[in-house]
Amino acid sequence: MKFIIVMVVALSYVLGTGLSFFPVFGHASPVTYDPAPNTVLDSSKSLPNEVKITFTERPELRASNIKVLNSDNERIDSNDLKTIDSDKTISTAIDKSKITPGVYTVDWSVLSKDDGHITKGSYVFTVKDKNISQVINQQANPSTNGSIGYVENYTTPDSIVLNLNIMPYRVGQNNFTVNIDHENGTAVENIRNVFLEFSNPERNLGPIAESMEKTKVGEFFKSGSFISQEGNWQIKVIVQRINDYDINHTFEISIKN
Ligand SMILES: [Cu+2]
Repeated sequence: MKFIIVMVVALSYVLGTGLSFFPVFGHASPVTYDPAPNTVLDSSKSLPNEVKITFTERPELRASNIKVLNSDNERIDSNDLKTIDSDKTISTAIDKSKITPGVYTVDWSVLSKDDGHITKGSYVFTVKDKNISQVINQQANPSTNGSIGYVENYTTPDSIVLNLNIMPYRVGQNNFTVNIDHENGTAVENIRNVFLEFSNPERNLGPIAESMEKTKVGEFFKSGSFISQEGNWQIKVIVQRINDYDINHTFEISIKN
């Protein structure tokens, strides 16, 4: 049940594309993905033969797209978009000969036959090898230290301090921590949800929308390979407060491999 609520919240966020967090009915919005977002696969053998996304409305094939990109921004799909199962599901085949351990980005864009609106988004999955799985296990532990990472603050006009920490701060698996405090250092209590939204406009990736998990009052955490390629990324932090305005701030970061 908790998972369903998280999915509904995440979906309503994707649907609203940041303008509103109320669920929007209409537009072709993703319902299910295969492989699922943030999946870590043991090897290319466990990868399905195609990437498949089911939407709430019927995609117009000629104006829709699924691209599967490696961390060098090269397409590893067969560029053969087709409708399958029902006319709300589209898929593209994966060229498995091009799969090596690493992070892959699925970038989709869909024109709805039903209401003529365009929606787009991205998500990531990881193909690991033994070495990568060790690294992931180390990095999944927030107490792992030894690198400086990324730390940046933003203070809102109403004196709320938003702190973003990224560890280890590179392409691939990172730990993201957001702290929301008053200027005197006390944690902000009236927080309903915190979302991260990753975009790389130069490479036309994103938005990758993720819901964060609360670790304590005023602190939220998420781990994942959302920074899937090097380059300039925008990380938008969205803080929904109870009985107060949402806080939005975009951090501009630059990642080198
Ligand atoms: Cu629409």
